[in-house]
Amino acid sequence: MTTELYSGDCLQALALDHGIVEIRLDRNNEPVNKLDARLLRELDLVLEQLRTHPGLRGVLLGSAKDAFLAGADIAVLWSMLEWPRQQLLEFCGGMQRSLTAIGELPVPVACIINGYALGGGLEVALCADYRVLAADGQVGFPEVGLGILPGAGGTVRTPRLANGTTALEWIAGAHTYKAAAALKAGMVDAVGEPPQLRSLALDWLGRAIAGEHDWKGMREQRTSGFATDEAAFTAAREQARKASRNQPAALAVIDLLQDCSSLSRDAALAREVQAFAGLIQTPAARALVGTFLASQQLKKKNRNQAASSRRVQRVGVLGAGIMGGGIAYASAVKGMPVLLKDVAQKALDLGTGEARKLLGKQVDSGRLQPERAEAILASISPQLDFRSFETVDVVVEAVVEDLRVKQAVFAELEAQVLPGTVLASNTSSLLIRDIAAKVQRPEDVVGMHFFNPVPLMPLVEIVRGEKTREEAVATAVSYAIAMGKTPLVVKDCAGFLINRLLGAYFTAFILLIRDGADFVEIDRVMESWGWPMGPSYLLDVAGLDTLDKALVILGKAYPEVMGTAFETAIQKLAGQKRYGQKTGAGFFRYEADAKGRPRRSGDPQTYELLATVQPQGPRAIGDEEILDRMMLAMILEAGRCLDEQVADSALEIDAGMRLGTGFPVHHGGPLWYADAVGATMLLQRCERYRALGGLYTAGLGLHNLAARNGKFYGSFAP
Ligand code: 3H9
Repeated sequence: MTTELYSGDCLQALALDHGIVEIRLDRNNEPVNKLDARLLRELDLVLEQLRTHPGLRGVLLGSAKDAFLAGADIAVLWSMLEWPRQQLLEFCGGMQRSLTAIGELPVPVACIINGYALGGGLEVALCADYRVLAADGQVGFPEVGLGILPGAGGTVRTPRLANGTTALEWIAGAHTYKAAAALKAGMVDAVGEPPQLRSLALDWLGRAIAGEHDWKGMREQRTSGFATDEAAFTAAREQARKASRNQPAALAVIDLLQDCSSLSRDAALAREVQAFAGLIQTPAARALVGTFLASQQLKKKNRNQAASSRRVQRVGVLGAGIMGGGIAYASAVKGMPVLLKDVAQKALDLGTGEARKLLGKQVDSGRLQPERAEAILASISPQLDFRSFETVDVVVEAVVEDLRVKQAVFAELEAQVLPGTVLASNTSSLLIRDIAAKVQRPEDVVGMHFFNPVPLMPLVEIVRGEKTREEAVATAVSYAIAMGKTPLVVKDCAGFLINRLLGAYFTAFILLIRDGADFVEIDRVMESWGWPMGPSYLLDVAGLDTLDKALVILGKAYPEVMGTAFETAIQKLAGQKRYGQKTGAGFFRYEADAKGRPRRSGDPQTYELLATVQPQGPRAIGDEEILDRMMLAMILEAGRCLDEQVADSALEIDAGMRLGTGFPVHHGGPLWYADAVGATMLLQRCERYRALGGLYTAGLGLHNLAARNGKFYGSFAP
């Protein structure tokens, strides 16, 4: 028999048979369970009631939704950015006390994690005596990725439950873990299929009640310190410095764990609150929490747009090169069969060979069953003709980057598909309106600019041509979502959004070199600001010949901003066939290491070549000027793109740069960073570099913002 003890907005408590009470998290009218003051208040009420509940023998803690708990409400984290320190300390201290009270009930507690338990969600689960996790569930601490650390006991309970090394890996690494890894790490006690979770949890409780487990002793043990391993702390610090590039949270977690290892649980909890309060108001946390919320808004916008489209069930891909093969693979893996057409059998063999290789890797790592891999491969039909193209919903063209070839391909393609089939070009440098100029139905033509390597890169620019109809855009958005990508709708202009902003950034680089800067210094400054690679290294990886072609196109399209009437450093090196990694030399020299990977080293010859494009000779340029000139160029171009409505909003431009270029996430994006600097200050810096020309001339939008003390994210709110 079940009796309701409590029913609120966030949870219910039910008395079951045999003295077991179940607490079920279930926020009314909300898609997920999340932790906030309201849920904590209800939890406090129920725990208070349970302390004196007659005949209580055990407690089950679970969720009525299809996952357990998504952590602290991120909108609340956003408001915390403005709270006075005292309020932060009180809120977090209160949260810790509420959670600690779970593990201080006079009876054993088992938690059912029926989906994910993230951040504060996992912190709640850790307060129980036992945890059972769904086989398809996931647990972890994403906090460091938000610029903060777990503030509800995660840094205290994890090392005391598992060990210090696991705590370092789980919390500083900010990964989520699948069931098998969580079980191996000792973070959960059992894993089961969802229908069995309840009986598994009841089983653990039964054994604890019967005295087969010393649950009281275990609780006692976890109130003291934990053993540490110096080497693990050293390795974690090294890893954090590499991975998080001046983002303070990971290093703060490592320091906290080390400083608190000999403290009691309660003393460590008090230190955790202080550390949390120290991080939540840093610029990095502001950027990371803000961009999480902004990404959710973009996700919603894309979902709404996709809702008005046809569902993509079958796709065609033209051109089985690296891009075409990648697009075919990424579609087939998500259950969309592909007709992969090329004009040469050799290319088809290469394209399908690439897909086979990618699937093989997944099978080898145990992520995919061999039969499933075979089925996916079989869903890609390599062919030399247009057979069955009347059955596809979208065709993506990924043939050679030549306007005449593409125009001819589109004209031929149009006759092979039904009217209304979306015809997408994966061009990166041509205009959609030019590609569509020779077809009968330009309204069906759209751009889908995938990034290389397609299976790994999360962004797709969806380019709306002059005549593209709304439904074609929506179908491309829906197809990109179905592939697991983030679509970003942009206007048809040279470079679209991402390459246009990169064009401004590389133009700034070229000007710096011309003015005498050392490319190694530029890389050092940009990498220490947070870019995964400095611009010279990035050019070497992408190919100087390819980038030079792209920059010439951008220079013609935006002569005032990106035109260069002199021989550039890139042209100088490319002129010597120094194309970068692929030819063994570019800005740097490359030799294959034992595993065949290119190893970078300096090359005095580069300086000799660059001296010929430095009319005033080499000159030391300070770090501040390097950073200013590189980032200001990108920010100003982003501002111009917003003025011209290349993308709809600042948050979309920033999301594109984070996902498409590796823009350092803890700076939010070029326009988020611009807001942090301030519009007036940016204009002052433009003035400083006025002599350098249009690259440093601000658009109207930035002037307007400065005049009214506004921000690019002026109306942003969660
Ligand atoms: C933390 O816990 C700090 C603690 O240590 C305590 C400190 C004191 N808050 O993504 P979806 C919403 S830090 C608010 O589309 P999915 C989301 O906005 C927090 N809202 O679904 C969306 O709303 P809508 C650590 C949240 O299945 C809806 O739920 N936790 C939150 O693709 C569905 O979301 C995290 O960082 C939240 N925490 O992915 C987890 N979570 O429908 C962040 C979700 O109105 N969340 N929503 O647009 C995620 O990673 C994903 O949302 C999740 C679901 C994996 C949970």
